[in-house]
Amino acid sequence: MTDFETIIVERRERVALVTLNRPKALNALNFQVLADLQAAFTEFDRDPAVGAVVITGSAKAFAAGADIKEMAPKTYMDMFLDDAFAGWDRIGCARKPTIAAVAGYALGGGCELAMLCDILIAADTAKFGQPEIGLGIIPGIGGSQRLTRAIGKAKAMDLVLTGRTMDAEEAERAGLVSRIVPADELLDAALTVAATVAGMSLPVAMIAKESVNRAFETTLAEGLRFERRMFHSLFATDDQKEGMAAFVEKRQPANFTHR
Ligand code: CO8
Repeated sequence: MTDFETIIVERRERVALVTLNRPKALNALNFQVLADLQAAFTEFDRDPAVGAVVITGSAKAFAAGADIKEMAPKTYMDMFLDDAFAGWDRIGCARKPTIAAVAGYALGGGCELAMLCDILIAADTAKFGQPEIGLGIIPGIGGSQRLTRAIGKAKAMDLVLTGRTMDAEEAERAGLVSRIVPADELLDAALTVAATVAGMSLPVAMIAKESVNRAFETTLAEGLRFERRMFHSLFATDDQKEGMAAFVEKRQPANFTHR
């Protein structure tokens, strides 16, 4: 696997583990982090040996946001013409399942990066927020949209307009986080979930992810039609035959498709 400047990529069997690695800047997301993540995710989607991806940061910060020092001198024309942050869509469009393992600060772009992932697991130390308003800007990597879809208008407005942070318990109650674990168990918990997902049929996991994500993009009727077509199509796979045969024969499924 390629070496990167701002992230560390390791493999744990079929799981790719990405650790954001700018500790002095609390993992602030500069353009190099974006370039590294884009390259890594392109590799993960191509690599048949990767069944799921975990993204994590440090104990103090998942990521404290986009790099304010890098952004500060930018002009409207720089931002408009370069549109550099559009590259974050690459993470949201990843085809393999992704898990954010969040400890400490997940602010601004850090919260948005976590929300680009499919499953969000929080340490009890996690703090989420969209503090951009205090910098004279608004969220720019989907925060106003994905946060609102995840936790509803009332809390999203509260966070985006006041810039306050939300702890892990509040984030779980609000529906942003799927589970909370003690901080020292975070990585193991995320890797266990990732290994479980990576042990499933890869095409079925990818289609399941696509189907859930469709709920955010379309009407209920269209979403149901999409789900039904995908459901039908899975009866053409060996994995449906094997999964159901294993249940009937009271054994674990063997040889799910992993490529
Ligand atoms: N950018 C750059 N550097 C940062 C950032 C950041 N977002 N966050 C922390 N750092 C740096 C600090 O400057 C400091 O560096 P140095 O030691 O050289 O002074 C180092 O990290 C440690 O930080 P602190 O000393 O501030 O640590 P504290 O424990 O005192 O505070 C906080 C931690 C509360 C997290 C504090 O660092 C903080 O408030 N950080 C900024 C949080 C923030 O406002 N995030 C939002 C950024 S804007 C954004 O994300 C917009 C995304 C969308 C853009 C899309 C455009 C199209």
